[in-house]
Order: sequence, then structure tokens, then C-alpha cells
Amino acid sequence: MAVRTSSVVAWLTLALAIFDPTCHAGAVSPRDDVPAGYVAAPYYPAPHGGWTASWSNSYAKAQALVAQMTLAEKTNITGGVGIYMGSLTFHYRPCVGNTGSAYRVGFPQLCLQDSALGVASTDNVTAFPAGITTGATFDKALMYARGVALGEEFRGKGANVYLGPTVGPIGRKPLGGRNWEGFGSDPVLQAVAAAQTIKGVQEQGVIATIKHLIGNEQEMYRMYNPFQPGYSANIGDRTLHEVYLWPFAEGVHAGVGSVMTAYNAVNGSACSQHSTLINELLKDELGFQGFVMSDWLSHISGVDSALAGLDMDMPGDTQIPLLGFSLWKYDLTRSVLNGSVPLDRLNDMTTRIVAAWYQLGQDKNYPPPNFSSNTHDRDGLLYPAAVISPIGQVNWYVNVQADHYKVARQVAQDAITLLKNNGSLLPLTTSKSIKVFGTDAQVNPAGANACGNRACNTGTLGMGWGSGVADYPYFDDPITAIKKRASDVTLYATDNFPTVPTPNADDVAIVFISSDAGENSFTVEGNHGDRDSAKLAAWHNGDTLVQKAAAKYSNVIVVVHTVGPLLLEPWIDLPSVKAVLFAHLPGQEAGESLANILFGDASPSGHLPYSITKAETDLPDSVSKLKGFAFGQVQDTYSEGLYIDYRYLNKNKIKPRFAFGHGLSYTTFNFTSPSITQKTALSLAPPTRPAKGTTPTYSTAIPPASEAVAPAGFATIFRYLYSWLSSGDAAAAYAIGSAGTKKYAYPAGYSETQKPGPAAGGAEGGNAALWDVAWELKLTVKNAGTTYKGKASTQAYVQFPAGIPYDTPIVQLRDFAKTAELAPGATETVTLQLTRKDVSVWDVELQNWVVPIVGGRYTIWIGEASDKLFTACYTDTLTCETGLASPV
Ligand SMILES: *[C@@H]1O[C@H](CO)[C@@H](O)[C@H](O)[C@H]1NC(C)=O
Ligand SMILES: *[C@@H]1O[C@H](CO)[C@@H](O)[C@H](O)[C@H]1NC(C)=O
Ligand SMILES: *[C@@H]1O[C@H](CO)[C@@H](O)[C@H](O)[C@H]1NC(C)=O
Ligand SMILES: *[C@@H]1O[C@H](CO)[C@@H](O)[C@H](O)[C@H]1NC(C)=O
Ligand SMILES: *[C@@H]1O[C@H](CO)[C@@H](O)[C@H](O)[C@H]1NC(C)=O
Ligand SMILES: *[C@@H]1O[C@H](CO)[C@@H](O)[C@H](O)[C@H]1NC(C)=O
Ligand SMILES: CC(=O)N[C@H]1CO[C@H](CO)[C@@H](O)[C@@H]1O
Repeated sequence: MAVRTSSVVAWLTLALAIFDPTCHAGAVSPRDDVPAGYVAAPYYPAPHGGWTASWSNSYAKAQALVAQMTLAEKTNITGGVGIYMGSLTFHYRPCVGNTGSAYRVGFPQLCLQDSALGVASTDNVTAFPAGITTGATFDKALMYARGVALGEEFRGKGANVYLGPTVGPIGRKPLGGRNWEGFGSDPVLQAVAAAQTIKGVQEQGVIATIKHLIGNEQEMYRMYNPFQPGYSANIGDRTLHEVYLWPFAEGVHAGVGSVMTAYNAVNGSACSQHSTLINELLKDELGFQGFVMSDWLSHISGVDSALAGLDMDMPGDTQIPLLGFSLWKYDLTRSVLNGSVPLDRLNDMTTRIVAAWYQLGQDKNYPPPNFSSNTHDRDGLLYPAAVISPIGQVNWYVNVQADHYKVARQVAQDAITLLKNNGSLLPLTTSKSIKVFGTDAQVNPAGANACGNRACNTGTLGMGWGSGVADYPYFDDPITAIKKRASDVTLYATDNFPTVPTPNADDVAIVFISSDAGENSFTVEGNHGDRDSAKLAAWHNGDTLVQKAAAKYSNVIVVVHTVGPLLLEPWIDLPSVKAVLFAHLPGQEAGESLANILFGDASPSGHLPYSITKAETDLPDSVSKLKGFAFGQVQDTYSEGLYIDYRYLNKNKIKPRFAFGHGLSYTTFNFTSPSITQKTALSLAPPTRPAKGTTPTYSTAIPPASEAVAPAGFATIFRYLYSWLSSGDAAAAYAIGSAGTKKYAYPAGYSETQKPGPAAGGAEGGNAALWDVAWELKLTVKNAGTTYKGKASTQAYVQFPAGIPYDTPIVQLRDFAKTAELAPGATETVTLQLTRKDVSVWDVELQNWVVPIVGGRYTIWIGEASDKLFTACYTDTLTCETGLASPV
């Protein structure tokens, strides 16, 4: 949800966001039912948190604190105080989400802040490269370094919770609107990047939030509104485990403190109240110990969402915000008093939140927020959503940028992906005569932040649009950086090819084109978040611009700023289109990062985080098409199963234009001396998990009604969400609960007996043995060139043994490593690892990860791209070969 426009227009913005123009709402009974076989099986109760050793100290502290809390204090911290609401006491909490507090016992309001690429809606921060750009580096160290810098900035601004990383959408649909917030169309690339980000962010004491659980693979029709449910992503169990849940498992394994649910439904049931997803998969199987929050305004039930495992309601309001109504807060207080939500569940919700706060050390010297999401002015409304609000200082302009531009620039630079370099046109010499075409070459003339939520595509595209953005502190644009290097540069800042003087034979034309996407709350040039209008063509007639430049000049370089794949067929084979650079979404450091590549200060080392096909129809309809309007619930069935992106293309022998992982350099690399060693002997299934550790216990008696009533004389703010009931309501609810006669209509399968937990679980992320390193591979990477230094990407893909009873993709990425910058002739030994999980499949009958043939021949292919795998190591003979034909 993108809800940070000015407070006064908030009503309108939100009303428009909810009654989105793409939602042809009509009160018609559902016709398009969830396909047969897709079920959201009940799983109750919500597993208690606190049973892993890694969190036991934090849970002990949390238990001591929660034991002192009253009922209203507990329900206060599990929900937001309302959209656009600050706080009553102590500090201003002007973040996109602000919880209630329990100050009496020392627990503050928590500030939850967008976005995954920088502290949103404020100044003096860094606008980092987007997730997709980070994925394209295929560099774990840079992913981590970006996480550290992000964490420092969120902490510096006093935000307790970083609303990132994004791994859902995973990028199943090339047209999907928010793919760019995540790291690329592969579960392992997403998983590794997310884990590195979480590690970096959380080492600064900031709680990271992995999102959105799960199946939010398109923007249109994602949200529930009073007339229509959000679409249902219908996903089979094996596909869920091996593709979509995989990055979440890795995030939980990395210790992530919170998880955000998705807007849409899965198998017909909304993610914010999905007991299978939250209780079974996330909390029991993946052993998640932190707290689960709803996405903004996706909370659609009170009792049911609590029972299904939701722990925090954001931003607190009902689906229609700003009226001062909530499904939790006072109503959660009521639900506990009247016995419908067991106190045990509320205690667990509260303990999970408090434990995450201790786990990240936020009880010691954590700075309060210093900024406002609502205004850049020094003074502003303290409670913008209230009709009458006091005014006070809301911005302190704390500068948190430090030297983070360096890591931002390095990520932007190392993501730049050279797709083609015919005749080695690149790198350029600075003496060339350079003509630059396209409005994407220079910053938006109205200012880098001229469009709120970056909901326009004007000037260099540095990020997509929606809630996943940050304000640029400045924008280093390509044209400025190019002009700094070369003396003979002419900019034609137009997307219509202009009249130009007759070129000399060695004149160079650099054509900038773009493709944008974002969140469904905004429509940009007819695109409703998803690229439903532009499809996979460059925006602003960019393809024609390239064609016309190619007709005039014989040395054309195309630079592409894009949220995802484009069809390059209109011009890629033109002889004068000599070089193509995908610069992805570079953030504020778009200029120098690109100039360093163009002029050869560094070799390009980015690799594609998705495949670029020759036609939209090269992928199956289930992923290449967006779901259109349907009466009732729109159904998005994952009929392609495991086969997204390169997995599908390889299975169907469709050659993409550029394969997943592709990326050229100015130099060449040789992979030699590969070796493989076995580290852990495997068994069919992982060893038996340990039993769960003990979890906090509290009294489960319904508390006295007095715990639910505000202190006499407490002055409330209009429309602020409080957890208190009137004394009459509290007494009435208590009477129902204590009599115990009127029972809530619990969902089928409801139970209050804690389960031991599934065999596939046992630790954070799942059975700890899944992360046992099964095989380690080493190889020597040599810069085989003579002129340019460069960084090599090594990618390891697993091929399962032939003849196993599970259909598996031909090759699947399992690990990757990037070398340091190697001088010509220099070498580096690279290590790659495969875990037990990497060679397992999810067996839906056994409900466990299974090694299909213990001792069988797993082939580990190593190379620079998914279609350039010339080295293989075998797990049965522990031998390796080089100079092979690539398996795909
Ligand atoms: C959705 O339904 C499929 C098909 O029955 C099942 O395999 C899967 O486990 C279900 N997923 C969830 C999250 O309920
Ligand atoms: C809930 O949080 C708000 C905001 O901090 C605070 O004003 C109120 O007193 C809290 N309520 C309880 C029960 O502590
Ligand atoms: C208890 O209160 C909740 C919230 O208002 C309501 O949904 C539920 O039906 C109530 N339960 C009973 C047994 O009255
Ligand atoms: C904001 O940060 C500054 C500098 O760290 C500090 O002096 C100030 O007290 C903080 N303001 C608030 C409201 O916490
Ligand atoms: C590469 O350039 C040469 C001339 O330098 C040309 O003959 C050839 O067709 C070009 N290849 C492609 C794929 O553009
Ligand atoms: C690099 O490897 C190729 C074969 O993969 C070989 O032909 C070539 O000689 C090698 N070059 C160097 C410099 O090692
Ligand atoms: C160092 C820096 O960028 N400071 C800026 C912080 O934000 C204020 C308000 O936007 C600017 O005026 C400062 O220049």
C-alpha cells in the first residue's frame, strides 16, 4: 500500500486506492471458484514462539515484560494506532506504521517504515539501487554491504522496523508490477540476496521484514475490497516449497524478525488470515520466531486472523481507513474478554513482538524517530489523520547518508549487464564524438522527486513506483557523468529521433530507453502497476528510437533502465546496434556507475536476474498473461508448477534471446581445476528433528474487565485507535467470556492443543540438517584476457539424477560467487557449496525434503550463465570435467 501523500488528500487517495479503477467492482455472487483440488486446510492452533535456542534469551526477557502487561497494553502493541497518526506521549511516531505502546512497563511504540531500497518519504537518506539491481550483481558481499548501509540509515532515523526485503513477487510474471523490488526470477537468487540483506540490516539492530507471504505475482486485483476478494494464487504444495516459499525459508534461517503477509489469497483464503500459510508453514515448519504483520489495510477479520496466526495489524485501520475503526485494538480486547480469542493467543502475539525487540537489542539505546513520513517541513501536524491536530516539530533532518553512496554506486555499477558487444565497441575512448538520445539520459527536469511515490516515468528511471521507493537526496544522472568524461558530447533529450547532422563513420550514438512498473495504487501511462499497457516493449517508443538511431549511426549503444525483461527483437540484430547495457534500476547513483563501465574504468560484471525471451508467447499463458477481471474472485492458478523463467524455457527447448545469468565482460575468464568434496553423508530424509524447546507460559484466565478500560480522564484524540473499551462494553464482553456459554463459531479443524511440529521443521527455516553442506566445489577462475581487469561470476546449477520419480527442471541455480576484480592473468580460487536442501525435492506425500537417490549422480554444472555451463562435477564419483557442452 502506498499511503504517504499529504494528510489532507489522504481520504481521497485511499478511497481511490481501494476502489481502484482496475477493479470493476460489482456486487455479484462469485462465479469463478477456486479450481478443484486447491484447498486451504485448517491448521490450529497458532504455534507458540520461543522454542528455538537462538531466541530463548529474548523470549525469557519478553516473558518477564509481557507478564506485567494489562490486557489493553497487550492489544495496544499488536496493532497500529491508525494511518497518519502520531503518538500521544514521549515521541512523535510518524512512520508508515506505528504500533501502540505499553510505556507503563517500558515498551515503546514501534516505528515501521518503508521501503526495501531506502528510508521512504524523508530526506538526507540514500536512495539505493532496487532489489532487481542488487540481484543482478550476483555478489553476496555487495548484497550484504547494501544491507548494512540500509540498516544504518533506518536506525539513524529511529525506525524500528525495515519493511524489506521483498522476495514475493518472485518474478513469475514478466509483466508483474513489483518484481523489481525483489532480486530476480529464481528462488535461490532471491533467497541468498534476502538472507544477506537481513543479516546486514539486523546487525544494525533494525528488525527486517521479509515480504509478501505469498503469491503476490501481479498487482491488479490483488486487494480485497467490499465488493470483491483479492485474487487467489492457487499453488501446489511442491511448487510452493521449491519456488515461492524457498526465499522465506532462507530469510527465517537468517533470523528475520518479522514477516508481512500478502494482499491476495492463496487457494481461496486471504493471506492475512491463512492458517496453513501462517500457522503451519511459517510458524511450525519454518520455525519462525518473530511476528507476522498484515500488509497495509489487508486486515479483513478480527477473531479469525488472530486464530490463523497474524500477530500485528497494520496500520491498524479496517479496510476503509481514517474512520477510527479497527478489527483489532479495542475489538481484540473485546474478543479476549468474551472468550473468543484465547488469552493464550494474545500472549503469544505480544510475546513474539516483544521478543523480536529484545532479539535485535532495541531495548538498549535505540534512537526515537526523527522524521516525518508526511511532510518535509520542520513543523507539522502531530496527528495528521485527526481533524484537529496540534502542531509541533516533526523533522530533525538527521543525515544518515554517511558514505553510503559508495556501496550504492558499487551495486549499481556491478549490476550493469553487458548483453552484447559486437566488435568490442565498448569500452569507449573519451575522445569519441558521442551523441546521446532519449529522455531517460537525464534526470527529470522537474526534479528527481517531482512525482510522488515516483509514479511517473520522466527522466532517468532509477526505481519503479509505489510504496517501494525512497526520495532521492540528489540524482547523479548519466548525461552529467558522460559529459564529465568525454569532451564531444551532444544530448538530444527527446524520444522522437531528431534531425541530426550527417554522422562520421566512427561517431557513437548512445540511446537510452526504459520500462517502468510499480504498485497498483498508481496508474502510470496506462499501466496499472503491472505493465499491462506497455507490455514488454520499451516505453516512449524507445524501440523506434533505437531503430532510427541505428539507421543513421553505425555504432549504437543501447542503455536500458528497466524493471524487468523487455523484448529486444525489434533492434537487437541490427548490425549497427553494437552494444547493449542493462543498467536495471540504479537509484541515485545512475551516472558515475554507468560512465565507469562505458569508458572502461571497470568491466561490466552484472548478470541477468531473469531470462529475456524472443516473444511473450515463449512463456506459457499462466505466466506471460496477467489475470483480467472476473466476477467474484479472480483465479491465478500456477499450472506451470516449478517451470518459471529458465526452468520452463529449458524444459521446452526454447532458446531465449538472453538466458538467465547471462552477462558479458570486456575480458574473458577461464574456469580450471574444478574439484568436488563430500562434506556430509546424506540420507533419504534429514535426520529426525529435535523436539521443540519450552515456550513462555502465562495465566490463561480471562483478565478482569478493569484491564480493558482507560484510566479516568484520559484525553483521547479523534480517530486515533486505542485498545480500550468503555466500561460498559468491557463488562458485557467479560460477562460472555466468564459465563463460557456463548461460543464463537470456530473454523473447521480448530484446536487449542499445541502440536509437536512437522518432521520438516525443527529450527529457524526448517530442519537444521537441511543446511548441512553436502558438497563443496572449488575451481580456479583466471582472467584470461590481456587488457582489462574484471570480476567473474560463477554460478552452480544442480541437475538431478536421471530416472528419479520426481519431475525436476533440467538445471536449477543453487549457489553463486563473484571474484574480486582480477587483473589480466590473475586467478582466484572460488568455493561453491550445495546443501542437503539443494539436492532434495519436496515430497508431498512424505511432507518432507527427500534426496531422491542417495549416492546417485547429481551433476553440478558450473559456468558464467545458465546456458554457459561447460564444467561439471559429479557427486557419485567426486570427479569433474571441463570443456563440456552446456546441458541447455
Ligand atoms: C493449496 O492447494 C494445493 C492443492 O491441493 C495444495 O497442494 C497446497 O498445499 C495448498 N496450499 C496451501 C497454502 O494451502
Ligand atoms: C496505547 O498506545 C498509545 C500510544 O503510545 C498510548 O497513548 C496509550 O496510552 C496506550 N494504551 C495503553 C493501554 O497503554
Ligand atoms: C467477541 O467479540 C468479537 C469482536 O467484537 C466478536 O467478533 C465475537 O463474535 C464475540 N464473541 C462472542 C462469543 O460474542
Ligand atoms: C533526533 O535526533 C537528534 C540527533 O540525533 C536528537 O538530538 C533529537 O533529540 C532527536 N529528536 C527526537 C524527537 O528524538
Ligand atoms: C557484428 O559486427 C560485424 C561487423 O563488425 C557484422 O558483420 C556482424 O553482422 C555483426 N553481428 C551482429 C550479431 O550484429
Ligand atoms: C580458456 O579455456 C579455453 C577452453 O575452455 C581454452 O581453449 C583456452 O586456451 C583457455 N585459455 C587460457 C588463457 O587458459
Ligand atoms: C546533508 C543534506 O542533504 N541535508 C539536507 C537535509 O534535508 C534538508 C531538507 O530537505 C535539506 O535542506 C538539507 O540540505
